[in-house]
Amino acid sequence: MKLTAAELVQVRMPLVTPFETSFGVQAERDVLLVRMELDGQPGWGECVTLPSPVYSPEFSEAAATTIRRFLVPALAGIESLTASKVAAVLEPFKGHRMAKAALELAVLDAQLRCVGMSLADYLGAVHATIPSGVSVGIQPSVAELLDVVAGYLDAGYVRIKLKIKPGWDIEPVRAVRERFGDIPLQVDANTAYRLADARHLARLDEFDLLLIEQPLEEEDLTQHAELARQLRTPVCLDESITSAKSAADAIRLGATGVVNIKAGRVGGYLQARQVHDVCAASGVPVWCGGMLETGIGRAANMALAALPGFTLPGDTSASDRFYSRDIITEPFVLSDGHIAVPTGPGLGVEVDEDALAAVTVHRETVPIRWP
Ligand code: SMG
Ligand code: MG
Repeated sequence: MKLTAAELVQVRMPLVTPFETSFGVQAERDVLLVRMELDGQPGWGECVTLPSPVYSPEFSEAAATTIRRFLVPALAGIESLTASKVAAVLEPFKGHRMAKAALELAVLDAQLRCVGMSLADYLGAVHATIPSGVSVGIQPSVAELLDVVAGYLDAGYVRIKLKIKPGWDIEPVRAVRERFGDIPLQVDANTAYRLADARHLARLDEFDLLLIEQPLEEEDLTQHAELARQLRTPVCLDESITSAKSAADAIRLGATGVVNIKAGRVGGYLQARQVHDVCAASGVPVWCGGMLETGIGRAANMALAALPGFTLPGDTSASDRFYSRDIITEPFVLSDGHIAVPTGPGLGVEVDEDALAAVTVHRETVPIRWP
């Protein structure tokens, strides 16, 4: 198959409530989507970058430029393009994993639609539904946090993740434990602490958390290993894990006992599956992270989360956790705390062109340059 068309679609989706993390508040989600055709068969991908480089070095404008200038032209030169070739073709371009992942996903979607196979089957999914966790942003007060958590538990979410930062950690966690008892509970610091905070973070040990996610900076693998030795709460890496190789290194160092897998962060769903395999071989549990995806990226995450090594609930919430109107025709819904993995060809979801048009800020054709 050959790449016959490519488009970039930038959308701006209002969030149902603002989402605050240690690196800022978001009231809307700007998302970069890619639509590519292989021999005329369309496929969609989602780039999970944020508008600024506060979660990762990548950001959306840079991703769009990279896709336009380097990545699409490289893919356009391949006679027989399949998803399994995308990473190798794009390897000469350093970094930009989220941009690459978006293109690989669009190729996967188009290719699998052609043969009538679901992404879940292609990746090796073993579950038809997946348990759903929810990520709870930093709230203006502990009282408001308790209300928000109560709402998610009532909705059926089976695991709660609290965003933390210095000044918003021990007290909110204590309050949630005291009010809701023995629920599956974990925290995510998005790199907000330093190794010198180890004794403070050890105060979380009494709350029997599933894990503490990315307490230290992305590059601090050795320091995460040292921190892990000082905590009873398992350390889980997110930002630090950029490939199967870095996952293997982090595990060997003792820097991580659990891994958050996000396909965008590691360069695509095929690399994400390799991260899963590396972790499974080491007996390290994994779970599927989230980047406030639209239904496109969410569909792919559900397929990934259905692999056998995903033994912890992920940030794989229903579409209405973030969006009152998703851009797919059948949004993801929670049923008894679980979400059904799409079974149709490719991503198994259909883009709702009206809903997409309503949130589109910019749509452009990327020229396919023939070599
Ligand atoms: O999609 O449910 C979701 C969001 C989950 O907390 C979430 N993601 O560090 O894990 C993380 C964050 C990154 C995005 S924050 C804007
Ligand atoms: Mg995280």
